[in-house]
Amino acid sequence: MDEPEIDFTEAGRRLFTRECEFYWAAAKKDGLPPPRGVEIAFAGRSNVGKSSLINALAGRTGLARTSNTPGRTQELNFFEIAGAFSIVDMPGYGFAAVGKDKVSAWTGLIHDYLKGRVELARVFLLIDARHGIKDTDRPILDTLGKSAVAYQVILTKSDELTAAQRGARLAEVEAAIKKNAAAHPQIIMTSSRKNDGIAELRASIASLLNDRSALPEWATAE
Ligand SMILES: Nc1nc2c(ncn2[C@@H]2O[C@H](COP(=O)(O)OP(=O)(O)OP(=O)(O)O)[C@@H](O)[C@H]2O)c(=O)[nH]1
Ligand SMILES: [Mg+2]
Repeated sequence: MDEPEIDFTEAGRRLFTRECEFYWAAAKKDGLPPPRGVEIAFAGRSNVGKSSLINALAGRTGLARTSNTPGRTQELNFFEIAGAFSIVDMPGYGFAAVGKDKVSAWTGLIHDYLKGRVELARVFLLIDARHGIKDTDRPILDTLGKSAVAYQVILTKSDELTAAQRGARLAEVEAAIKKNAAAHPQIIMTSSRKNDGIAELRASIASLLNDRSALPEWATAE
């Protein structure tokens, strides 16, 4: 018998109506939490809007700490969502002003985690819609290309662009990642400020959890 079709938009909405809770910060690779199931990581340049996007998903303002100053998130911060999966807020890369030691420590941590974490089901790679993919994104794209984990590009701060600029950026980034086998073909345009693309992103998470047999029954029940 065919499986009934799942409404992932509704399932994604339901996931984020439940408890979202910070539970762990890791500054080193050997300081990662014991596994709690599926992890989804948010990576990207400093200041691209990772923490803000996590707050928008959760529908809360202060869950992940945000700031105007790049370098706000300094550890891997783990949040449990709905008792079903974890979101990992990562430090940003590409920001030099915090000092070389910190930058190399964060970079090491980011790359170690992305390469070696069994629980990691997907990386959302955030790219500022105003700027597109830059040279500073290359090292992480290389790491993601070599690791077994699939990534999905999420464009941020779409509220800063006109509709025409958004269309052009989407086409450009689509073309840039097309040949990369590890890249999810769907790119999501988001604005944490306007809540644009948030329902789509939640749906993408619900669909991923379903692929991993980790979507709770209550998320799809009648
Ligand atoms: N216009 C606009 N600004 C945004 C949006 N999302 C975040 N910002 C701003 O971008 C800045 C950085 O946001 P964060 O969420 O702290 O960025 P981050 O990627 O977590 O930064 P680090 O932790 O330092 O790597 C803040 O000033 C936010 O207000 C958005 O959707 N639109
Ligand atoms: Mg942050």
